[in-house]
Amino acid sequence: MAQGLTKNASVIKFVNDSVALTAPDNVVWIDGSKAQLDELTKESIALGEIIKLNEELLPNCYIHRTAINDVARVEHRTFICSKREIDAGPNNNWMEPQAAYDKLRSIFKDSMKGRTMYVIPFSMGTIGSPFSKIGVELTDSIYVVLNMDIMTRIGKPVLDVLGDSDDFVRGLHSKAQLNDEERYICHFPEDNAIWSVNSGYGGNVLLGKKCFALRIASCQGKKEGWMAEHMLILGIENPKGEVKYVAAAFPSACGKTNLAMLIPPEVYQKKGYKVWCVGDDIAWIRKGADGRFYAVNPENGFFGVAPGTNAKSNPNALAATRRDTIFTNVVHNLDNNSVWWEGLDKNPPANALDWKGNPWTASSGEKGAHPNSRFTAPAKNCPCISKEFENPDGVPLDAIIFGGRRARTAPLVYQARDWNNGVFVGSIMGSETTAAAIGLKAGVRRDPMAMLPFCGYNMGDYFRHWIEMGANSPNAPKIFNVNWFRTDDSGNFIWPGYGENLRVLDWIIKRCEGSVDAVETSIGFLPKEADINIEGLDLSVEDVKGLLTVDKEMWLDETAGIEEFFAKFGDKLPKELNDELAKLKERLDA
Ligand code: OXD
Ligand code: MN
Repeated sequence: MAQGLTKNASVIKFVNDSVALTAPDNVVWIDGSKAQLDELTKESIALGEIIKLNEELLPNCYIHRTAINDVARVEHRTFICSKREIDAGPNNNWMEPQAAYDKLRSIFKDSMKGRTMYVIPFSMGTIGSPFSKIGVELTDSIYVVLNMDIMTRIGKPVLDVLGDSDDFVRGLHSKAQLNDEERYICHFPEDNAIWSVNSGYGGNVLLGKKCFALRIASCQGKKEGWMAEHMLILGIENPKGEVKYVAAAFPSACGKTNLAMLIPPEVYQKKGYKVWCVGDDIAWIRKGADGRFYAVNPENGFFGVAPGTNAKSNPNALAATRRDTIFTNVVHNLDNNSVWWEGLDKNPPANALDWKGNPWTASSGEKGAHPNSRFTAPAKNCPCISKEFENPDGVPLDAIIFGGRRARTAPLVYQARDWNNGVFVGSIMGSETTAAAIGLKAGVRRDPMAMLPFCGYNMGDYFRHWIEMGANSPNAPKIFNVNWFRTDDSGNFIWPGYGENLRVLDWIIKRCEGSVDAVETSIGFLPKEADINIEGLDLSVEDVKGLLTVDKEMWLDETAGIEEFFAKFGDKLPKELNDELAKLKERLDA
């Protein structure tokens, strides 16, 4: 058994208890050294877990294929195990903690026999920052170790900062048999523990990400007075060199990574505007002594969706993947030992294996890469990574932006009237199904603050926490809602999106500075048509007008849907949100 790296009795007990349960042949403590990680990389290659790619084209890059029954997060097998069911809320699956531990113990029992257990000390946030939190993940997967090395800060320095404290999240993971019927992702917020078994897919097993940095951290934030949010963070630098920061929440698959790394349109570039990425998925936000809200990205890398990423849609993300990256479930190009995915370019490889490892050509009509195939890339590889990325005190937020995919209802952008109205705007976030994208009426999947799958406690209490964070906070960020997905009568998107979204961010920043007026409407403050800069775009002021209309009938329909949604939270729903709904109805009726 390898020598431990710490004298911390709680860490040692956690490891010993887990060894007794899972019975590994070996225990290896991850010190974070290059030598150790190189050794593990070699071992992973020898095991056939990862394949080394072309060193000239993609230095230090690897491809991995998951089991075919294990390709995504499993919300229906994800549980919050709080003592009281009401604390998990209608937004979560719930299991009583003792019952969950008992059930999972029987699955974890001896699951590491014949394998090695890796002990990964990791920090979410820069090591030692006042924002940061420490975790220890035990896993029987080298793939997990190598990914955690990219996505978090790992190794001995983390244990040194932990000292003999008991304040760390205990993550236990075993691939076990990858049996999807016995797959469980269980969170114990009252014990700061996460148990994940029978999966090898990133979102289920890189326990620092969704499990810790959102589900457990949201509970910690509620207790400790800060916020863990499903938000990108970006900085917008104006020609004077001043940088303003915004955080934005969109449901999965609405282009968060693209917005986080956007390339300014030419007219803005010429003037000297730049955009800097601080984070693409998660923001931890605390109120500073000056009353402003400061955000850090607790992660150290990007776990991005590969398909659709290309030199046009997101050149910065693509550049980040050109070295030191692990690709999962993409096409393996055998001609040059590189990777490909749908939407990368128009040249699918002739000689290739698909994500399942079978011979594949594009002419088969089948997709070669899994639609949820991923790259795990170090943040420092991203050409537009912010110089504040490692700032232990975070960046001050001027604005918080919510958004969804709405064909007609939501205008291109509007500003909430005040904080509580902004919380209401976040709470009613949603995306429409494709039927709606062609202008038909269809259901809205509500996803408040894009946190529905990630809020580790009752969402009614979460809304209350939001309201409390903004109370007596005159310097809190201003709140906005954007919708890049408005369609015309033929179902075509009106707004060009991608880098052009900076034009909307520009209006948002001007609103925060108080340098532009707005039109008051029943839903909030909208831009005057002329204040959205369309210089160089193939759009008329009339088109902008169309993007900014607020249809009262549609919004009245919307309020009925909101009422139904709010009812799910019963008396946990803060009165303030019901009041906001009532006021909205009144204004619409006026
Ligand atoms: C993600 C997600 O993987 O939100 O980031 O699903
Ligand atoms: Mn996400």
